Amino acid sequence: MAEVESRRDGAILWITLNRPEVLNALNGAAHAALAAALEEARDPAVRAVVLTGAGRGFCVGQDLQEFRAGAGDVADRLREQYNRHVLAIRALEKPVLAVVNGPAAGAGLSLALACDVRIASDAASLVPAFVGIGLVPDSGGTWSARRLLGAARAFEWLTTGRRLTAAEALQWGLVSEVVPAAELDERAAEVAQLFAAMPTRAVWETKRLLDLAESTPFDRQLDAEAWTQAELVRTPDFTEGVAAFLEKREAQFTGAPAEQVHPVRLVVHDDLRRWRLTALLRWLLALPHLLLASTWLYLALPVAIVNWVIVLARGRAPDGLHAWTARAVRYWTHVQAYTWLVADPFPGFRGWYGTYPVDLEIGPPREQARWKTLLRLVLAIPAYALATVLTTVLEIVALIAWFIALALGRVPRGMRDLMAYCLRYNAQTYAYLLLLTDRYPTLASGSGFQFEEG
Ligand code: LHQ
Repeated sequence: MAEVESRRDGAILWITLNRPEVLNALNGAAHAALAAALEEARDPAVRAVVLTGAGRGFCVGQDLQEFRAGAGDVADRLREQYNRHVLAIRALEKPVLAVVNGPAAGAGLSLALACDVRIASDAASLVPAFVGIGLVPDSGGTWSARRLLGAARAFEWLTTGRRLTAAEALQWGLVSEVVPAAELDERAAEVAQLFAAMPTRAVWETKRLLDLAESTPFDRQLDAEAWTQAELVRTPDFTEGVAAFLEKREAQFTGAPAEQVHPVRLVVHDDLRRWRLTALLRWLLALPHLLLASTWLYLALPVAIVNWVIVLARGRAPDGLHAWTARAVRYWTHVQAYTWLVADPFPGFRGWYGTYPVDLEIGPPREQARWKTLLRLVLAIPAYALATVLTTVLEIVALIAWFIALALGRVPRGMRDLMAYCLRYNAQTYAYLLLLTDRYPTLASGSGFQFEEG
């Protein structure tokens, strides 16, 4: 019989650890099977995952029988097995419920704590166990316990290794409910059903944001929430949720993802008016900005090389490098908009978002596909060639717009929009080249644009 069984029930994937004779202690085969089950859970058709144990135990962590001949390279074992599972659980874009049917001990406890929801039977117990064999809690045990309990209670519990009953775990807030053993499966199915019918993207983003909050300053977290919300309003579940509310009916969510928009967006709230005097002297006035913007962009090149190595290794740009490069591209956009009469006011020198009527919204760093990172320079060639053509278009249109601005004190909307279109494509090309995103620049006029009259 398989060490781990996985079974589908509609949109729910049940993963059952299946070594009941040893309370589902994990050996090599069980690890491989659990990794495969968690991989299966990534299927978008799965909208909730249940992790439980066969027999009278949930999971008691490492099969200590495997240690008879020595523990071997424990760090490697943790990295390749346990850490992989808990990271997979945290990265699953859907809720994971631990249905704790019996003892959860050692890394088995850490597995339960890494899940998003815990329901326990009255026969369950939570046992840190590690200290009993002279070890620290691993597989994320310290992180989860600290987060769920606070440092004082987590320390006391983890260092005494006290076996918590289900009732105590409920009191401590470690499990969300305790049900009689005989009713556990039925109740678990009910709760899983409830989660599987939720707007899955919103549930996932809540999970992601709560994890992010562990290491993020308040202002960055606010920004991440705003970005996420902007993405979620483009999901069919948001449309359905609002419609259902207004029609006073139950919403039917599907969990479908948001319509994809480009993470680099040009936001225009310009009133088309141009001051004739500054329009006349525009290129002269723009000179200091042009010098600074090109220096900044040149500096961004070596920074991008460092970033390239990091993104290749980690799959994601560090927050600091991303923010700095984003400002360079945004500043360049402000300056270009000023120079070519796409906007009128004299820009600031620092590239902050929200400081110019032709602005560039750049999403936070996200996972980037490694092959796209590796080949970025080559992949960017067609976009760069097109951006060069669009720059020429921009300059020609700007020259005509300049004469019109001098005569009428305003630029025609069509010209302004065409110039903004060129600017947006160019900004997306720089963002792509400098590793702000792995999304290719787009010619689609609807994506990555926002016009607000002002
Ligand atoms: C077991 C186990 C077990 C094998 C019960 N292995 N057979 C990973 C890798 C690298 C480095 C270090 O860290 C780790 C992570 C870890 O997980 S380390 C921590 C490993 N786990 C433990 O130390 C827990 C040990 N187990 C217990 O303390 C008790 O079994 C608890 C308190 C969980 C449950 O007690 P009871 O309900 O009284 O059950 P039991 O002790 O009678 O166990 C039932 C059977 O399961 C028994 O076998 P037997 O043949 O006598 O019926 C146990 O030997 C077996 N079993 N845990 N980890």
